Amino acid sequence: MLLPNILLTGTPGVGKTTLGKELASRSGLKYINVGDLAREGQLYDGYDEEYECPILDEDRVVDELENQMSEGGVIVDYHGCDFFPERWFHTVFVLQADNSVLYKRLETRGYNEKKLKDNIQCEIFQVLYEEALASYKEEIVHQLPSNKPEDLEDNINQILKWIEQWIKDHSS
Ligand code: DAT
Repeated sequence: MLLPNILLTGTPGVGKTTLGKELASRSGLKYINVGDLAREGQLYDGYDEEYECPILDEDRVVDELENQMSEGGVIVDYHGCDFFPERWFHTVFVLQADNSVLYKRLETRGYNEKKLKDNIQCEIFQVLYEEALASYKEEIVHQLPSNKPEDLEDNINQILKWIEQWIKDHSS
């Protein structure tokens, strides 16, 4: 059976991991968190002193994922999307949270003042939405509100329906 690949993107803290894991458990699709994958495989290329974090080796991440993505049925979670091959994804969801909501979530994570400010700005300027629109066909890029538990439930149900329809459309 053919299965679709789904990209979940958005500013850190918008709820990609929460949605991705729940979606995977309810749909049977596989969930991959690119941040975790990079950490496990040390897929880094240097260190960013300003942001105090390792720099992702995007080419190695793509190489690492290529086989699984060609098989299909993968939900990918990452706060960036312009370096994945466009052909990988059948749909792209950009999660979004209100500033006050996002601020509280990131504060809880213990982000420093600069990291907090940069991420809130990233959300205000819809950086990830713009990046998704520049990287994928506009008609497959969708914005999803991710402020409250009801949003999570709505998003899960909406994506589950989308998966079901995609599978029907691609079965011969
Ligand atoms: P991300 O993977 O985008 O960094 P996350 O899934 O780790 O984000 O979520 C960050 C925090 O927000 C976490 O404590 C769970 C909470 N959260 C996520 N989605 C939510 C929602 N729809 N309603 C309420 N809280 C949510």
